[in-house]
Amino acid sequence: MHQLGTLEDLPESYRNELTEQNLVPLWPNMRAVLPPKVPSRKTRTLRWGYEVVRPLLLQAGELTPMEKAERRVLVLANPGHGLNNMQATPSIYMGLQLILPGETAPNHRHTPNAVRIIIEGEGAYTTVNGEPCRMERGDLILTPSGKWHEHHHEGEGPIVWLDILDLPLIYQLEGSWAVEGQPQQTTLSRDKSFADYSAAGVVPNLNFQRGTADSPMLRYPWGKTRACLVEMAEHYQDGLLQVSYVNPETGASLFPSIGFGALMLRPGETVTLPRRTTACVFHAVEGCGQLSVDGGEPLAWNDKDTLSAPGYSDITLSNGSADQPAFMITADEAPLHRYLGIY
Ligand code: GTQ
Repeated sequence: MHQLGTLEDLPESYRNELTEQNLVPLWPNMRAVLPPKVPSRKTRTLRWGYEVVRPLLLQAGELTPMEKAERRVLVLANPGHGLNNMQATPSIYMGLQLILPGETAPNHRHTPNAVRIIIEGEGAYTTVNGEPCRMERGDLILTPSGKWHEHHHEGEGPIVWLDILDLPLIYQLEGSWAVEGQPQQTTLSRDKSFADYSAAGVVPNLNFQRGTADSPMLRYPWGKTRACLVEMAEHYQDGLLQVSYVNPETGASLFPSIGFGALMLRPGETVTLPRRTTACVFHAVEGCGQLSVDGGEPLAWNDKDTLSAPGYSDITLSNGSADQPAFMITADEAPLHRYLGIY
């Protein structure tokens, strides 16, 4: 590729005239937006250690009452994207949310899609369009675009979970908005998906016609995901142990924007993930280990830690234990890349 002309090559009066007319010459910027072969990536390889974030989050619990927060969240912002832009990756927002015993995060709904992954605490539930979804460690709970949701905590001690939203994408599309609502009335003791979709491969009667395109399953219990990976490990002595979270009726990703998965690292195992275009985030549910990108300095992680890594890179994960498996939940932008034809 040959060198293109720069801004400085142009007379100042000409440059000023362009600016005045809201015009920009492409050629000085061409290589920046269309770099050779590999995109420029702002997503940095990063770890948010739970041992560091947890005390700061508990401090927020003392400093800011729920009425002043609505959602008491510390956002895991990737500095590569600019901290205030609240992006972990180009399309993914992540935050750690705290609710103290007896508190409620009030009912609202919004255009961005959200998932919660429960990190710590018992006795909380999120009510999603009238369905109370119990929150247990490692569970993945959906609040899809447009659905009412409010969080309650009736247990003891704090509850903390990881929020993952497609907020940066929807915000960039100038489509992000919310409305507040009255508390939801419900007679259900727990979510319906717990009953309807509690077994893989078994779904409600196939003649049943769903009236809407709603996500049929709102809660993906960690125990089932974990058990599946452990069973797979019995069957496969080598190869990547990885599953995808899908809509049980269609097999599609949970959201059109973000794809979710879970993986298991066998004791002592090191794996390099298949190279992909999409950035990815990792949440360690169990175990400890290391993550390194393109052979760079490894980041050590423990359970409850959250990490980010850019796309177009070789991501290597290793299990730090020689006798225990490690488990991570992942989120990436693969559904969007596929839709756009850039995957
Ligand atoms: O719990 O509804 O981290 O609306 C950001 C925006 C959580 C929530 C976030 C939200 C929520």
